[in-house]
Amino acid sequence: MATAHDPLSVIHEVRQQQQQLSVIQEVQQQKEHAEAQYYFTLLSGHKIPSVGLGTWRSGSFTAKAVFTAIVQAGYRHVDTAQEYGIQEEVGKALKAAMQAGIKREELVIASKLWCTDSAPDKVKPALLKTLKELELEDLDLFLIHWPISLKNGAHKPPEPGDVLEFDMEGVWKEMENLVRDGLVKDIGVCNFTVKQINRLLECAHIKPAVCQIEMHPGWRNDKMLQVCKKHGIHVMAFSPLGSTKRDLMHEPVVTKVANKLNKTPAQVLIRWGIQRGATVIPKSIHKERIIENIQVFNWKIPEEDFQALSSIKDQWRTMGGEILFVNEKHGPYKNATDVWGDDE
Ligand code: NDP
Ligand code: 1BO
Repeated sequence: MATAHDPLSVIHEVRQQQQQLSVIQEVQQQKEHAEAQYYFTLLSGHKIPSVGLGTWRSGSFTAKAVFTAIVQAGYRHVDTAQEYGIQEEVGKALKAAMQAGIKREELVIASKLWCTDSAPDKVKPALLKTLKELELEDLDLFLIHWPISLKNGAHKPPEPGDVLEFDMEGVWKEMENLVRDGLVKDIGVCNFTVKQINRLLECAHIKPAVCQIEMHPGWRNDKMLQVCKKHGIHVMAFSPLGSTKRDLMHEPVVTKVANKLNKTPAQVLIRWGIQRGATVIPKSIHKERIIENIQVFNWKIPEEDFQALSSIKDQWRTMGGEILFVNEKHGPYKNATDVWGDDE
């Protein structure tokens, strides 16, 4: 038998140390891998988590959902908007999370400028209202919600006379001033088309850091993803689960991949968005789902399955703008094409 001093024992000890070292290295690698996947870096250099909590239509469950997401599930990014009418609930949850020990600087809070505030003189007042409702001193990300400007008190959906000319350059200049004033860290847009992004890039002094668009395997939005990547604009994928309009979770290819990887369909859909380089913002008001939706790290969708998910033929937006803007009888937006134009 080997003793403490014989050569066999020395070899054994060295092997043990090597094994321990490789376990430490592996753990370290996994940690770096997880951290690298969990955050993306914006043009400004600020980091943004790859998963955030969506809050549209979370209603009276908002505060509980946001608190659960941050404190129990580990989310560090929340997406909200003035138009959702729940910012005070989000604010209460943020305050409670910070009282529970989460630091403000750990959180990335995003909100949006609604169409009735999409005029140069209304941008700063709208942001200040949002900050007040959220009980925050500054915002991490402020997005133009739609490239549409509406009159105060516009009908829902708008009627003729309610829609104003959208002064993209003037509104963006005021968004840039919010960054210069230290009220907002990053600015961006939502629901812009390729043409609109290109137009914005021509007049912007601060490039949009983020473009929030609908993106999931049922609406890949390839052209927008491509143009954003080309300009270093980070894509944030909304309605990643198909929202309430499309049952992507029962799409055969999604369930097949989920079963194969032993993950849920929702996790596969969220992971698909991350693997395309986007931040993904699933909404849920249920604790189990909120937790489930962020268990998307330290595993990957293999290339062949990723390609299969990226090949769904039936491509259409769930957010055609119908519920918000389309007034079939009187216009001015009589259908989704009027909202989006002929561009993607
Ligand atoms: P999602 O694709 O996130 O789907 C939400 C729906 O999926 C809800 O019905 C939710 O139900 C359900 N759900 C969530 N998790 C699971 C799960 N694990 N298993 C089964 N069902 C689940 O849709 P949204 O349209 O809400 O998009 C997400 C967010 O993106 C919005 O909340 C909003 O913040 C943002 N957004 C931005 C837009 C923009 O114009 N900029 C437009 C649309 C969305 P339940 O809550 O009951 O769990
Ligand atoms: C109410 C606007 C649609 C979701 O962002």
